Amino acid sequence: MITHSWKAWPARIPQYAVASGLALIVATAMASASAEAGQPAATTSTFTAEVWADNWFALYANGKKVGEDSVPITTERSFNSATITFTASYPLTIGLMAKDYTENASGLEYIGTDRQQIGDGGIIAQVRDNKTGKTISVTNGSWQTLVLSKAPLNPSCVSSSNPTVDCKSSTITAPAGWSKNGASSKGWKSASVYTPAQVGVKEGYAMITWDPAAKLVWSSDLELDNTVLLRTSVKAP
Ligand SMILES: [Ca+2]
Repeated sequence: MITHSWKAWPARIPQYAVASGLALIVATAMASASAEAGQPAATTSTFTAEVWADNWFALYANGKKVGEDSVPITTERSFNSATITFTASYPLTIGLMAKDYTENASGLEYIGTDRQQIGDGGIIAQVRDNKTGKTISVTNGSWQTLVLSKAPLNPSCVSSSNPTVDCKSSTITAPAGWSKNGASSKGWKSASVYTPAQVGVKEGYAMITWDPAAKLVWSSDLELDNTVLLRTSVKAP
């Protein structure tokens, strides 16, 4: 039978044991403090994005909207470049919501005029880390894209005198968190690269000195896909 009471136990711990126990606690605390100090510094930085879009875009970083084209899409010939500065951390997922102008759900523009047409999109972007001055991302075929809005599904309606009735369209909403790190890539495809001539670049495009690696991109259909998401992820340098 055990007769020692628990109360008596601490009294029997030798002084050296208490001292070394304290030393261990202090050493542990110091070790964890130095481990924290040894972590890489927070990889937050400010970035500058330069974007040109036919016709409009919004820019996202790690799931947050950080800027958009200041010229409304409804502006006739809203071709302009934009420069947006934002703060974010690595790993950095950059997202673009790009919209080609359409007058309504038909997917057409200049409806009722002799210029009634389907129209096309196109976007190019480059992003610089302001801490290093280096370009850390450019749009190219490695970006992923998801089509949100497509119209007309029946391009022959382009000559219709009543496009809102005759033109068919399809639209889905952007998946929640689509521009967050690790977002699902279900349904996403590789972006398609287009030449300046294919997009028909206009005002604003030449205002920016594009990195030679930066390409005009869109989904696989420059004409019928009217709202597309584009994204890429950048690891910490
Ligand atoms: Ca357009």
